[in-house]
Amino acid sequence: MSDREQLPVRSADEQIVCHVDADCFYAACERLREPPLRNEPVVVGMGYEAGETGGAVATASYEARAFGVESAMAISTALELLPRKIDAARDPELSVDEAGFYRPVDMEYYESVSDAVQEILRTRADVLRVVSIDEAYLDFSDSYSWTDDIRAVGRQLKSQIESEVGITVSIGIAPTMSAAKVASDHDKPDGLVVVEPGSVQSFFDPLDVEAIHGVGPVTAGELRELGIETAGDLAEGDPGELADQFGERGKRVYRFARGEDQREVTPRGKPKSLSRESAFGEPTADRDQQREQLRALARDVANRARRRGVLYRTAGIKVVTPPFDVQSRAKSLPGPVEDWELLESVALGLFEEFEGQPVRKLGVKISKLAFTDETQPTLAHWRDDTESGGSEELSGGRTEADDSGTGQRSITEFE
Ligand code: TTP
Ligand code: MG
Repeated sequence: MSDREQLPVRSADEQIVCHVDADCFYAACERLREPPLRNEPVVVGMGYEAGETGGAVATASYEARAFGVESAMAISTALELLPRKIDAARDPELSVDEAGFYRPVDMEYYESVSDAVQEILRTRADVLRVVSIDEAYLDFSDSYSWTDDIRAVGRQLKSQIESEVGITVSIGIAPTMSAAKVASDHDKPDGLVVVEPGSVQSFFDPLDVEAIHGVGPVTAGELRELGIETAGDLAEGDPGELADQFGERGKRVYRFARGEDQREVTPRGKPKSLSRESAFGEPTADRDQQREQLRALARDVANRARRRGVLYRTAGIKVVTPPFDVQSRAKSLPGPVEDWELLESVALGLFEEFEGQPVRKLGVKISKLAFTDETQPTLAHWRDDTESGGSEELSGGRTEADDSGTGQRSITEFE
């Protein structure tokens, strides 16, 4: 049977990439457990107590940034720009209104907040790639299309994080990873910027060259010396010259500035499950339509499993009935298989009890995955071999590709 071969493979320009980055993350966490800090200038860092020397600012709330305080700044400089409230209250020469709250870094707590955000993200996208404690890419391509109201999807994700975790994030949604990253930063804090396919170049053109993913202050300075001020200038630059001066990185930022980025969002580590879901325009009770949808989803999931060299031991379905009742059923298979016909028939069998009921959304999922030896070349796909970004430009001891403790972050779980 060659059915599988005929299933369409998505083209890169249909990707819907969502980049989520929390606003002043450590400060937002401090506010979460200490609500009186809301709307106040808050600096998170080390070394601000009397008698301490050294230390740097990890982050500052936007109110503290208004005083000039920023990440990676020496804490002594921050204290000059924004004294501590506690000191200002005692010193007649200082104004309490022009002072802020300082809190020490508490990674364990920030990681727990980060986990809570990731839990939500994991249920919202088929593929999730966590790049740092407060930043992740989601691939929405299998769940939505560009004809959907993508802005509403972003808005809903933001409000879910706000109501369930209590912090604000900024979101960028675009057809490429680099555009989504820039978009999330474009209207911070509390931003939501959607860049539709076809408008990536016009979105980039007027931006300062430093906005491009991978261009930090040092590179930006060097580019400006060459007369390259905006992303548009960079896009029109001479790629050969850029490569000579900046090597591989020059080529990459040139491509990014032109809106070119072939990368797909790939999770780290191996996935625990693969799933695909799809909503009907209107809830439908039409059996044929329901069964056809389920078949298409099963084939799509099987196709992806095959492309990624994955065998599966459990097959499941998810059925959302109006108003929003989510139900799932799963069944063990005889052993690890790679068999689209079996997946299709098991999915249809599990669906029998719901047939004829009005259904809003259907999903198919495979889990208990196995990775065979032959799949090794494909597994490179799951690893971080494409991460780009000017990690040399990042400060504060972090790197863009910080892999710490993230593990597998993919997949819509619907058990
Ligand atoms: P960022 O996302 O770069 O910064 P942010 O979340 O504080 O602010 P925003 O995204 O609104 O601009 O980094 C996330 C966290 O990483 C940040 O809260 C603190 C930490 N961090 C450091 O410890 N040192 C640094 O130099 C930077 C940039 C961040
Ligand atoms: Mg952030």
